[in-house]
Amino acid sequence: LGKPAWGPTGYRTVAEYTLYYWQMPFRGQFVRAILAHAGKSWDEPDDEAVAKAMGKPAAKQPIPFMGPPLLIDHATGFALSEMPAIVGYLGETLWLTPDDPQVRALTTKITCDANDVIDEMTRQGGMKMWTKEAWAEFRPRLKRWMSFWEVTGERHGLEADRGFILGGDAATTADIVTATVWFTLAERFPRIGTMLKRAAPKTEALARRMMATPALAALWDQTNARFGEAYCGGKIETSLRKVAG
Ligand SMILES: N[C@@H](CCC(=O)N[C@@H](CS)C(=O)NCC(=O)O)C(=O)O
Repeated sequence: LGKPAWGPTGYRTVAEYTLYYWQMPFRGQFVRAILAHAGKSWDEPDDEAVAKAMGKPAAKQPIPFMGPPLLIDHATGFALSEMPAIVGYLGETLWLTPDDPQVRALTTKITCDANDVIDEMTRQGGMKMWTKEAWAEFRPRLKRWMSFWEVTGERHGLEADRGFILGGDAATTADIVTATVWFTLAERFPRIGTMLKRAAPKTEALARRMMATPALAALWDQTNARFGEAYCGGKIETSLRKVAG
């Protein structure tokens, strides 16, 4: 290593993790948020290195993977791909997910829902572009996704100014995932922000509360400084901006 690393206190020379992800928020942001919340340091190879790792034969990859994120934990050399698997691993090893089978299953469920939401926002990674008609058809579905978080939170006692998505008295992995999916979308696409405030006000407030904590607020500043307005990049972002920006 020995390269500059993104860490909670700025640059460090030796990182605890390496995250391979494109230079944009999107799916990598969930991994960054967990690491930042836990006060961990990580470095991020550039897009060229990500593409190179992705293009290698499976036998030469640290773990066989199709697309990033890919995480390497330098304490053990363990490598892992698939965003919900990485979030699960970090949440458990960094003690951010309560040690209870039901809470762990619900955390995985919420993370997979978030992964589904961002796939749908990009029409499965830009397989098709957004049109006005497609967006109008999708809006009720997006509101329904939002309501899943609201109902889950309400069932666990979430209120606008207190509580957490799965209850308890401290933020867990599920809250970091919740904040990441909804705060990022709401910030990047104002019309989605307005929809969220109406469809899932307690979730929106939880996301803002989480993102106001020092570690996540610092990550957000870093994110804006590094990526500007970018969300998922490519033509799909341009088409999403036209319907939801
Ligand atoms: N199911 C995977 C999806 C990974 C994925 O689609 N990665 C995107 C970036 S968000 C990519 O660049 N994929 C390239 C490819 O699949 O060829 C996950 O949740 O991590």
